[in-house]
Amino acid sequence: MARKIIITCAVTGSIHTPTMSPYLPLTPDEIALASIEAARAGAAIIHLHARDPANGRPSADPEHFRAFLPRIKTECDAIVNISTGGSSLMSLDERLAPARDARPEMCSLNMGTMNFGVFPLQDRYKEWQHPWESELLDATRRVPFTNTFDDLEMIIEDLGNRNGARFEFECYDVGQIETLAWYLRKGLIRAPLYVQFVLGVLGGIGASPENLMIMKSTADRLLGDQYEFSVLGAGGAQMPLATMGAVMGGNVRVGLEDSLFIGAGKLATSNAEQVTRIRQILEALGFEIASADQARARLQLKGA
Ligand code: KMH
Ligand code: ZN
Repeated sequence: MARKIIITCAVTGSIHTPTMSPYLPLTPDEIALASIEAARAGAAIIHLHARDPANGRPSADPEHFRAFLPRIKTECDAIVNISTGGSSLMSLDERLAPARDARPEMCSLNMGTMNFGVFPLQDRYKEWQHPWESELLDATRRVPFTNTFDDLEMIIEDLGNRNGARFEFECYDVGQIETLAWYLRKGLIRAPLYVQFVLGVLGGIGASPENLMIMKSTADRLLGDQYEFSVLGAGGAQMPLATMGAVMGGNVRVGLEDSLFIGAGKLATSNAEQVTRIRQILEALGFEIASADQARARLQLKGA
């Protein structure tokens, strides 16, 4: 029987800005519609951030999440995965507020403190729709993303143990897989772990096939049969590395949070377009796509 691959779609994120693409979902209606369409195209998991509808700026205000979450829940059965990463400029409490409020079955968890450099994107644009866009990108030269050991343990306790969420453990380098394995050995987290290998963020491991093999062999050595992995290649690496990850036994993540493109220099016109593209590639290779309920069962989620 063909292996079923879980597709995650991260629909808006907090890296890309309104100037970069007219197709980036910003308003509650756009985020809801993008999520529902992505689910209909085959995404089992929808990874969510919110935006301030007034100007498209990344937001961690629970009210901004409440403006689209009910519609997504009503109109599709996808697994809702709420970011706890937010953006580097948000405080820890701000970042956690949406997941504390919505108590989803899944949350992201970035496995450590790191430089998270998105400032190179500034060079691609001459004019900005809003001054905050280039300021936000430039700030990533100076402001690291922080998740200390104390932060990680608090998030695991609060959202995991108290609220019953399971995590998309985002690992941006092999050292973060070591941290994950340490928590597994200490019994703070339990299998099956869902590990997102993130390649191509400046400050983390680069987006190359060799690096994906290193991430996978490290996780195999440290986590054994206690985990499933998924692959997120930032920017132009999205489709090639996701495909490679699937061939290596993993799952895939696409979406406009991680890449605005569908081909070289060609903007994706929707999240669903990227989901459809990876689905076609995977099905052409003989894989099947996991439904949301199949993913729920495999990842032992508490349910919608
Ligand atoms: N945009 C990804 C590279 C999070 O939301 O926790 C990182 C991300 C972080 O998804
Ligand atoms: Zn995210």
